[in-house]
Amino acid sequence: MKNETIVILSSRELDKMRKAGRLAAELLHHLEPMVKPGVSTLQLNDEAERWTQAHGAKSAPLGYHGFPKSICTSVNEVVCHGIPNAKQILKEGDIINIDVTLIVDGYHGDTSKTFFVGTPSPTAKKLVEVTHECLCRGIAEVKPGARIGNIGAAIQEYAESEGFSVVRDFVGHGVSNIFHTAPEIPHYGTRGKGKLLRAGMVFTIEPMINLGTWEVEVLSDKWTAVTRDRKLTAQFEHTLAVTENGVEILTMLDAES
Ligand code: EYF
Ligand code: CO
Repeated sequence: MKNETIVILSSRELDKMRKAGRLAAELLHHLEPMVKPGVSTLQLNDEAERWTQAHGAKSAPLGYHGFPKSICTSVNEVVCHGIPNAKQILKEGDIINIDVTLIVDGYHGDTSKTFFVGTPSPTAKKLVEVTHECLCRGIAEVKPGARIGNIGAAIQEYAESEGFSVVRDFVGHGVSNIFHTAPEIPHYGTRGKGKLLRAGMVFTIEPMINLGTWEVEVLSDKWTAVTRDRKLTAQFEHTLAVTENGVEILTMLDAES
């Protein structure tokens, strides 16, 4: 991440981030019923793009560093940046992370969830539940005066206590009118280390939690990151604003809170 300056958003900018975050959350909610055996990841992508345009927004991933599609669809051992594909048909027992980022009035809402395709195995269910709890525990650390390291420490302590591992190669990130900016938010680390959080900072927390090794590889397509041991992985992501009192989740729908 080149830009080291952490921006403090004005209340006008925060309002724009709220709109972008809400629309991104609504898109994930819209796609959820499509996650069924027999559906291709390209169908998910195409519906996401259609819905996004119909709502007057733009898909941030499309063309970003040359990325070829509008959303990331990461199935089973794919850690992140899976490319939607007509040949990839979801099957019973798969897990799929859908990662969406929308640009609304110039500002970004970035969120992802891991969904079950049909009924998950007990192992997949446990991994996905622990990963969601990792995100919740990371968010619970966010308040003015806390250190960025507290977030990763909370995530790593819980993931490892459940026998899982935390991906190191991809981190949460500042997000505003720029998709990826400072600060980086590692999902592992040490309490008391890292920069201080201040009200008005906005960033994502997006832990990727693996069943086996934390190590990842990028496939020859240069985008798709997979677990080195090809075991399952899961991820959840929210965009968050640090407030005077704590944290506001910008990508959560009212019904989820
Ligand atoms: C430069 C991409 C670039 N990168 C990040 C580009 O933060 C994200 N999701 O929460 C996020 C989403 C996408 C993304 C979608 C496309 N890209 C991918 C892989 C490598 C890379 O290197
Ligand atoms: Co992100």
